[in-house]
Order: sequence, then C-alpha cells, then structure tokens
Amino acid sequence: TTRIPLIAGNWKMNLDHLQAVAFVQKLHWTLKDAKHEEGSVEVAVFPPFTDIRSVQTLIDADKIPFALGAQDLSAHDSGAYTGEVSGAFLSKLDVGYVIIGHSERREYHAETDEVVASKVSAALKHGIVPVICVGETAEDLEKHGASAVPAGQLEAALDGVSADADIVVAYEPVWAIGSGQAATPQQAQDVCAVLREVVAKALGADAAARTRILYGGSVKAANIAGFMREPDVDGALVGGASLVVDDFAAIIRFQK
Ligand code: G2H
Repeated sequence: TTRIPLIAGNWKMNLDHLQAVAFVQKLHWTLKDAKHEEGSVEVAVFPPFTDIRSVQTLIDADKIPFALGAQDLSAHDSGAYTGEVSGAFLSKLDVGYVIIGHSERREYHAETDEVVASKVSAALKHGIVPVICVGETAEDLEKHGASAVPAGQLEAALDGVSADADIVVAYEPVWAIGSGQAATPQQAQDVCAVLREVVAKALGADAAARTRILYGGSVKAANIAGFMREPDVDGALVGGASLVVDDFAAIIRFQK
C-alpha cells in the first residue's frame, strides 16, 4: 500500500473569512509558481467554522486542489445543542476532514476519550474523515513513557469503528505543541509505529496499512524533511507554520 502523504494546516482560532480567502488564494498561486506537482501530496486546510463557506466557494470556483477540514464537530446530528455544529452541515459544505480530540479541546473543553469516540462516529456517519489527535503531556512522558497514553487514547477513539472506515491519526505530543520544541523524527517514528499497531489490532492489517498517521507539534519548513523520512510518519498536522504562506508552501513542497 502506498499512502499519499497528507499535509494538514490547523489554523486554530486564526484568520477571519476575508483573511482566509486571501490566504488560500495566495497559497495556491505560490504553489503554482513553484510548479508544485499536484497529487504527490494531499493538502488540507482547517479554518474556523465561520470561514468554511467562503473557502469552499473559492476552492470550488477556482478548482483549487485543497481539501477542506473543520476543527471540531458535534457528536449530535441536530437539535437543542446551542453553539454546536453538526457533521451533517459540514458535509454539505464539502468538508472532507474533521480534527477530533485535539489536545486544546481535551484540555480547555474537557473532551474525554468517550466524547472523542462519539465525535469520531458522528464524523464517519456523515462521510467525513476524522483526524484523531492523540498525545502525551510532559508529565505522562515522564511517568509512562511516550507511547502508553497516546495508544490508550487511540484505542478508546476506535471503539465501535468498522474495519473499512477511512480515518487519519495525528500524533501530537502535548509538550511539542506551539512550544517550538518538536519531537525528534525518531521519537515521532517510535510512537507512530505503536499507533499503527493499535490500528491493526482494532481495525485489522489492511486498515493499518492504508491509514495515514501524521506527526504534529512545532512542524516547520526546517524540520519537515526529518519527519517525512520516517516510514510510519505519513505527513504532518501543522499549526503555527500553516498560517504563513511561504512556510506552509515549503512544508507542502517537501515530498516523501
Ligand atoms: C499542534 C500543532 C497543530 P503547532 O497543535 O495541530 O500546532 O504546529 O503550532 O505546534
């Protein structure tokens, strides 16, 4: 199985809808000017909810080869859930991916493994690929080593997921997020290999062979090559560096 690398830009709470449209246009032209070969890597952007309609319209009108993702979704389809956004609504806007269980949601919004699992099943129900985020804190790392906590989080998230489901996993050590201090390629590889075994155990060998596992946490143009060289790292979930056109374009242009 050859896994097409995925470079995913998690904008977090940055760029309003006007800035978002300008950014996507500029990124597209930057890659075109650099004669970036489409298809060698999949590019996805994850704007705030309020930007999604504008970005979708632009991608559609200008035939821009980027996938569109959301940063969260509701576990519910519709109803009395003030402030929430349903997977049904997102899929109508051509949203193909949704980040689930990012450490910032686990930390600031008390998202438990159970909530993450219910959101994963909501995404799959609406045909949206969940980007399931797992990772250990500095304290976890000290107490349990690198892989125990993320492996447990992934196992819980895959509870009830069927063997043919299309999922993406993102390994994001919490201590490496926004800190400027990325994991080493070897650290990322070691945990990603364990996570692939978790997928194999839960969903079978075929699923493990086709599922893309990303590294996230202070990825930048200067360190992407090291991660992409690792056999079990199939791309990156990029935060800060996905907000700067030239930096994000440089990360995309690095091919495995
Ligand atoms: C981790 C990552 C993107 P950054 O949160 O999900 O952010 O690249 O800024 O560390």
